[in-house]
Amino acid sequence: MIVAEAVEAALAAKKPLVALESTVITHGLPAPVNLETARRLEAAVRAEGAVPATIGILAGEVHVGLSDSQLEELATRSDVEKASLWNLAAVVARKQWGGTTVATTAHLAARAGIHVFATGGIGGVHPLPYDESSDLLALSRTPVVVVSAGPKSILDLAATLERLESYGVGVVGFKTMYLPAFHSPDSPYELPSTVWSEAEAAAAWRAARELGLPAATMVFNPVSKGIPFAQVQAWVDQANSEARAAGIGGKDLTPYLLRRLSELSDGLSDEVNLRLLEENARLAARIARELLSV
Ligand code: PSU
Ligand code: MN
Repeated sequence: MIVAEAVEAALAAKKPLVALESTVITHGLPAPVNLETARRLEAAVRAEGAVPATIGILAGEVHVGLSDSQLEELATRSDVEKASLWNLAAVVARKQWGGTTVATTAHLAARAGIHVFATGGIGGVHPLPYDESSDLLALSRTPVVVVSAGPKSILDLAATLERLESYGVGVVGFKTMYLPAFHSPDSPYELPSTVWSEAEAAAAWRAARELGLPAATMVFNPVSKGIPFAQVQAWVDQANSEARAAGIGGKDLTPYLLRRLSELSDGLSDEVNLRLLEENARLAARIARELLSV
């Protein structure tokens, strides 16, 4: 693992750090907004007084913290793999380029000693045919704070929430009692617990460490100015049935559904996606500061 100088320095000086994933750049958003977004997320973390560490794989090297030209390389190359846990080692061994998913980024962040990680939406359980993101199992055994806007709206939210429970992933809503659903700030699904401040989120993380729990602490942060739940669900139902009819599955399913949602919503879903990414990066930075304030 190559740890960037700024990240290394922040780790040594015990400054707040926020890890950022790169699949959202390489596979989640279209060019050129992907690169602009990657830059904006780093700026958002800095604006809240923390150091960003975007994680990605270049020519088989895992980088924790990317320079601007490295970010650009990942955002613009056409041969970048979606690096999840099952192909991470092979991508490294074969000296390929990779965007790291939530599962992979969480693992690498924890390994680098970074405790807080921000993303857009986590992967989860899809409606049939059976498809479940490795994000869920990874989060059950990776002790890191993950700030997201909830599971991606393209998922079976009830099944995803059940799985978080059965895998024992720590779950708190940030100032909400209901599961945020990515593009929508709420859904009908009740969360097991709520934190009302950054300090409470940090305290939940500390308690998990003291109790020896192996899992992540998920902080679900509802997006501001989101799209009504019923509206998103209508688009999602259409996109999912189109994916089924076209036989799209596996690693291509999530990127396909996100693109189709963007078309169906006339770009609105992308606008909300960008906003929630930035809001999550900011909240993650504030929680990272809280973690160090005791
Ligand atoms: N959040 C976004 N856009 C994305 C993703 C998350 O706003 O593209 C990525 C994350 O990297 C997540 C992945 O881990 O999608 C899930 O893919 P899959 O369902 O195939 O595990
Ligand atoms: Mn899958």
